[in-house]
Amino acid sequence: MLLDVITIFPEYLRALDVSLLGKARERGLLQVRVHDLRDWATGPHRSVDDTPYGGGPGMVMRPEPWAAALAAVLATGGLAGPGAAPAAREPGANPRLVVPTPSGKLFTQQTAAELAAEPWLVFACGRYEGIDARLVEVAAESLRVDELSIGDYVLAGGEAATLVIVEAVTRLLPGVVGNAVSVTDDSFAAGGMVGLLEGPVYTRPPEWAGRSVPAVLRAGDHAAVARWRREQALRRTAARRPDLIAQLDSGALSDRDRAALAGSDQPG
Ligand code: JBZ
Repeated sequence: MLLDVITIFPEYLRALDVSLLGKARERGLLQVRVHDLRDWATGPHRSVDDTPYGGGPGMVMRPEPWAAALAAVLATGGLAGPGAAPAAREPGANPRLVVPTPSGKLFTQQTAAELAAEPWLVFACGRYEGIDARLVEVAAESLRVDELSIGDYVLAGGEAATLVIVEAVTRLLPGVVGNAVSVTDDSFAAGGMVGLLEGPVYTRPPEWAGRSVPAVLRAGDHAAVARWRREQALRRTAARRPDLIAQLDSGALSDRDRAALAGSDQPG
């Protein structure tokens, strides 16, 4: 997969050099190119923003530097090099454009899975009050554009949201996470416990701070462990995310599950 990120704070994206992502890049599973929007800002002050039409607080990003930056990034489509997915190397191949914005559609695990199937993604990181709306309109004439929000809180710009989206997407790529089971088994992913939060986890020592690891986890009865984990997941989800319980498919809960939920009014 090829990722291009356009930002006025390229250093912010240094996080992509480390950990899982850094290793995936070293192994050629992923190519990341970070671009400074200001390289396409013209004029004596290389300004990328201006006052909003109609008044109001803050500044709006001007469309011209963004259009020039996008055109330049699209024109490099052939430069991904060895290891890139074939579609990313095809001259004229089109990336999907992701624009993080608080007014976007909610980014979910399903969105992550969709984006993970793409060979080439371009992220446009806005700052200030956002990018002139005509930029996305024009881009959408030749590209698939997704305006996405990572949640209902306020960020100062799209960079942190881009890091979140990139991590959620790239860990789904084949070979990026060592243990394939852990990708499908966690909260929100299809797999073990569809639509439920993960319950508590434990490691050694068996006694710590006057607390014991639950005996069922140490007894070696795998069916009992599975039942206990299911019950913990149900209780925790009911307590912390009742919206997820309400969304479960009608067939998702067994009679045993319903009994566990009925007795789960305690905090947890
Ligand atoms: C996001 C202007 O750029 C911004 C500002 C806030 C913001 C984003 C982009 S993306 N908040 C979110 O997903 O919550």
